[in-house]
Amino acid sequence: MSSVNQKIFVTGHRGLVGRAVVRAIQDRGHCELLTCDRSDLDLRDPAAVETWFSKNRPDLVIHCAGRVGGIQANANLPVDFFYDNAAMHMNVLHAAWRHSVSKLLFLGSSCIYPRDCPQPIREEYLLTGPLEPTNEAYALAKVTGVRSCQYYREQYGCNFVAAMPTNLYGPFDNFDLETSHVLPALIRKFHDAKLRGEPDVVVWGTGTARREFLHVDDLAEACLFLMDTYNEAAPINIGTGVDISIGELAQLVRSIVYPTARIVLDASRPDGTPRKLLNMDRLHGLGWRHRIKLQEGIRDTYDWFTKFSTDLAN
Ligand code: GFB
Repeated sequence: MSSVNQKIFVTGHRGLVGRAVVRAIQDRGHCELLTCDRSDLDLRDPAAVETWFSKNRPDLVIHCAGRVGGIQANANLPVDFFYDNAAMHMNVLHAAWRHSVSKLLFLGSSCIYPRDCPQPIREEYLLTGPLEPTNEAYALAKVTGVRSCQYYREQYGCNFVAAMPTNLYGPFDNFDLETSHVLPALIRKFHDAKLRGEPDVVVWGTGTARREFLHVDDLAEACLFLMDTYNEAAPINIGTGVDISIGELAQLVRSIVYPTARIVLDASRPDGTPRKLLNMDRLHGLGWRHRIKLQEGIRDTYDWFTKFSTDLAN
């Protein structure tokens, strides 16, 4: 991404990941940034995507758009999570090939590895076992995206690469309690309980599941690092290499947002995958490491939430 004249299309620029990638590109300032609102381009529509690529001819693509959500949203809406994500990446990858995009970065997810694969998870474990049932639809869509990058590389010589981010968090996350991921949900739950003077905060599951969390600004830097340096067929993990139990995470969020709250575990809710810690040997070996520590990142995200979230406690 060193050439000033290159046009880079960031899909999903209004989402958690897309906004962070746009911020990182703008901070670097040496690319022409292309974005398009969903109202102007539905990435699920193949003809519309083809027309957009034909008109705008991006040199580079970072595909951040996706239908995403936490464990409950994934379990409730398998058709939406499969169809929307599969349709978007099929259209974007096909148009990128047809219009000779010089490099495309596709984002998978740590949740698409087999449910019970050895930990920490190495990239080669993909497709070696059954998926986690609570998000199988999303995972299958993302697996087809990762493999599609390899098919376009094999058949047409496209430089399409795939990264596998771990659980992400940060500003402009989704804080809706039914559809969000765990970290924004806990921030909002402790915040709302504090505002309402409620002593208890309900945390789903047994609290024993373990998750790895990467701040989205670190992810964005990793994406630009990979755009500059990585041209291999194999997917590459992006994480911190450190995980935490949901119970410990709830205590950490409590200490930042509402220290006197009482944590109540609701074991009727699913734990999901017991653990999905990424092996970071490859990306660390290439010279990239995350910078933002979890406690600092949660504090910054809470500051953002209290300042900018329009729907605080309705
Ligand atoms: O982020 P999350 O919803 O999804 O985390 P996954 C779920 C874990 O957090 C489970 C616990 O162990 C839940 O029991 N948890 C506790 C909560 N309290 C809450 C809460 O209030 N809300 C939520 N959402 N969870 C996702 C995939 O899996 O990983 C997505 O479903 C995506 O597709 C993402 O890939 C990276 O981490 O289990």
